[in-house]
Amino acid sequence: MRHSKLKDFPKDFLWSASTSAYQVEGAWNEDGKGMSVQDAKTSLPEGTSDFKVASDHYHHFEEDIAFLGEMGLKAYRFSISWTRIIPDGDGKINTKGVQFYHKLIDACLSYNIEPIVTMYHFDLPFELEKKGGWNNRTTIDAFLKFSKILFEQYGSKVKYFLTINEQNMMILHGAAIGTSKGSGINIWKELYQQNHNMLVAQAKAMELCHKLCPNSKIGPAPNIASIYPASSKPEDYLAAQNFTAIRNWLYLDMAVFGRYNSTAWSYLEEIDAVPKIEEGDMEILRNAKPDFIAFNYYNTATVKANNDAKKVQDSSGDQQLAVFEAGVFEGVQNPNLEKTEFGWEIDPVGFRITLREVYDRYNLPIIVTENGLGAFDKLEDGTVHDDYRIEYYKKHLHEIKEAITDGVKVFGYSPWSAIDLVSTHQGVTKRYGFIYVNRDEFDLKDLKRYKKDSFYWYKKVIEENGNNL
Ligand code: BGP
Repeated sequence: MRHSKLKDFPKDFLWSASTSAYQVEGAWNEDGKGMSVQDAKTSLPEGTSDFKVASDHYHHFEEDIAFLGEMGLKAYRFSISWTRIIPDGDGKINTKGVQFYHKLIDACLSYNIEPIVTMYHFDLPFELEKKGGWNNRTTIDAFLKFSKILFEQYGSKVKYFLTINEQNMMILHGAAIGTSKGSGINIWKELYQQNHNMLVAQAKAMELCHKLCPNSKIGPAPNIASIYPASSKPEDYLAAQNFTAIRNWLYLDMAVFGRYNSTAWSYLEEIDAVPKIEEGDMEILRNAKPDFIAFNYYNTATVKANNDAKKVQDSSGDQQLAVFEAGVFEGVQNPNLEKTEFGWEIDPVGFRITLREVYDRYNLPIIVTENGLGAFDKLEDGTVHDDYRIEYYKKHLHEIKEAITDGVKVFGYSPWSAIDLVSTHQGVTKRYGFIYVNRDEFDLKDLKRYKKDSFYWYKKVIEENGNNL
């Protein structure tokens, strides 16, 4: 639909930016913090840094939040490291960790920045992983214990909680991200059991939040992307339906309606990965209701039919690139789209399509909690001329305006990332931030911060409430 006039962003639109604890904080073993699965990784892709120092935000947070204040952010999305709060995942509380996030939240509030807290972003406590991780239902209780601490400690200051970051990517691409990759002959049986347990944990956490923090709102934060059929062949359309049911709706349907969609369920039956559902689980899932939907969007995917009978598939492929499931769908390149330097397709119009699809299906307000461009930024004369990133953001923000005019309720935009940090599996050189952090893959240099051109651009966008993109 071509609109003759686009609607404005809402007056109280949350102009935000995002990070996650393990990718930005560093201080991996300081002040009582325990090890997470990310700290415990024994092998990293060749040539990429580990997460021990990252952007050293733990020691630079005051300076970093001052930068975000200067940029004019209305909100800042960060995650809380579970092992800073409970070092072994379900035992004693680490007071210094609890204090750190009080200081971080207070720093945000002092600049009128609304903290948006992700409760769990890929960094399961390693001690829990050793006991079976999400295969073990006691991890559900451990997550609840951790959630209760967060709600009691921060609930009076935090209006927006996000439960679990990209649970769908943890299941489909766990080996690449460094979460669980499953084991045994049928890794999918194990991974979809973990998935079910995580969904139950999420539902319980949403209920608890509503009980303990009447003034806070909570929602899930998967990675959602519309899926195109490669052609008008009906078989390709079916493949696209398959993939969208498995990749997108499985997660959001469970969070919002508490039900497995029928296509995803028949897929689980087909690959012998139906999870064991305990008595009471479905009721818990049905009763828990999110207040909004948060989702991360990088790009759409395009698929064609695949009728291969063999099912060979692991979870080590890149989260935006590896799209294949024998007999179900097969990813193809979309010839209509450009790509980033890292091969991710760029699809702003697909962003509008995704926003419309999510809103039509769930009818809940939406906040976009990640979207951004990873690039090999170069520091020159104390800045980075990242016009390519500005272009990317302009186009995506334009499509949010189109979606808002279409009637989609979007209340915030939190691009990835606020400052440079370590990518999930492509190191420090894949940069996303508005602020450059002076370090290389293995040379920590001085970790000094430099404002990129996109910093000044986003500041102006926020000042003008997105009126002159
Ligand atoms: C999402 C994750 C983030 C982030 C981003 C970019 O999947 O939620 O943690 O890192 O993607 O991905 P990458 O770091 O692999 O470039």
